[in-house]
Amino acid sequence: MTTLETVLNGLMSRYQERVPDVGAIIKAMVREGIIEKATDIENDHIAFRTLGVPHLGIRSLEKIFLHYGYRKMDFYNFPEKKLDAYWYAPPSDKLPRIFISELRVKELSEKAQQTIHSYTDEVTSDPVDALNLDDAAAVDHFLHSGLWRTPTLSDYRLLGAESEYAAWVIYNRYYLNHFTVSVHNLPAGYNTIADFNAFLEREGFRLNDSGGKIKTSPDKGLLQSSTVARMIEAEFDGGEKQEIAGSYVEFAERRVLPQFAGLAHADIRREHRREGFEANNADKIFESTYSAQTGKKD
Ligand code: OOG
Ligand code: NI
Repeated sequence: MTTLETVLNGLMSRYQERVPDVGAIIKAMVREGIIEKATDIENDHIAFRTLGVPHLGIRSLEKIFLHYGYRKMDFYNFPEKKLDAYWYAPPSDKLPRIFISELRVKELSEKAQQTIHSYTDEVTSDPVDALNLDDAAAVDHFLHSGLWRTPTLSDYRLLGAESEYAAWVIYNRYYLNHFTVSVHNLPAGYNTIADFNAFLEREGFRLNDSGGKIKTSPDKGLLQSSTVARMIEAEFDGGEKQEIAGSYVEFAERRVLPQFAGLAHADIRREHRREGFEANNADKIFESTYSAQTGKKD
């Protein structure tokens, strides 16, 4: 196994431990006969969230994946959520794309900025520069360890009132935000987002309905949906406990591009399908961890 594969496996296993929906969805897919085993799932992409402050943010985290051969692709801007993002193309078709977003901390109120800096100022140089990126265990440890002290519940709430994204990152840091089941290569009856959503809802999973349950790009080539993040019990500084949003699961259908419409099914590969991401889809998917979604009653 390559260093990259080891790092990706480490991310997936911690994520699966924290997000019961991952195991539950895999189990339901096997029970339904959609797949035989978990490794049959094609992971369309994984996503991280970061804070745009010195020594951290996209510029720091991306170094890990650029080192493993990922290529930086398109930029996306989310004016209302005050976020920037890029996606990264993997070195091989068998590996997931990566989506990394970053909060434009400077656009928050003075108070929120001070609160974020009271934590992130503990980081005085880019922590990725100090890592041996060829040491998978060191990278795995880095991605799952605290870069700053555990936040207090009052700071978490203060941030959440202004940016739910900020609150999520101050507690969850670089834990994987989601992985994404590619649905277009699944058997008929499950290979569109509409059909897969119907299956998920039959199985009792809650879908993010911000902007509708199916997010569709203007070119109609990229359709996405996601579960609503489950609540996890978080322990804050001083031992206070509260349920907060953890991570979620996403689903993506990438349609064959018009110029390849005539290809036989067996010949269709990743390069023949709609690539990249879509800002308007993403804008709504971010809300899978926002209280307007997580706080909704069935
Ligand atoms: C990322 C939301 C966007 C996509 O595929 O467009 C996204 C996040 O919630 O951090 O995942
Ligand atoms: Ni995503």
